[in-house]
Amino acid sequence: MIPEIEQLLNDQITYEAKASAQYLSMASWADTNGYNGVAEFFYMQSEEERLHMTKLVKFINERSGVAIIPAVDKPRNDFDSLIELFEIFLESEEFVTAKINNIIHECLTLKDYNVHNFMQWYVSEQLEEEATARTLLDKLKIIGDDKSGHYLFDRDINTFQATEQA
Ligand code: OFO
Repeated sequence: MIPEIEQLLNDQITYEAKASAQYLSMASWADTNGYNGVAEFFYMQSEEERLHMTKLVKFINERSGVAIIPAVDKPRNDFDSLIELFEIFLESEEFVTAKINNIIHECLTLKDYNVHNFMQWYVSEQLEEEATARTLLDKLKIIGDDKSGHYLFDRDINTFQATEQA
């Protein structure tokens, strides 16, 4: 494996691990603030990010590289509101997308078409996750400070998910 690409993939492991830890922390916050649907949503997102990380670990090792498992900083675990939670979610997904795009760019520059091909899965995944984050944030902006709106959002969030991905 081209060393520069191996380094970028290892960096990506760290970003996926950070996203997983951040979403777990957001799930936990939601759990303790009465938003059980939102908690369930972020528990699932956290699991997904962990799977994205593991997929990279296996890929690097299968290609005779060495995957490095990173230490992850303590994620933020206090939030002002539901809307802030989803702003952080969208920012995090946009950050990860930018990093994935950078890997794609480097793969093309260094002519690593194998890794380029592998990374296409991440490109599609990011498109889907960013769209979900934007849709949910838009709904919350419409709801504003309305408490009954928050109640319904929490009750229905995992239905939106299922519907949007269907
Ligand atoms: Fe790893 O899929 Fe989003 O961040």
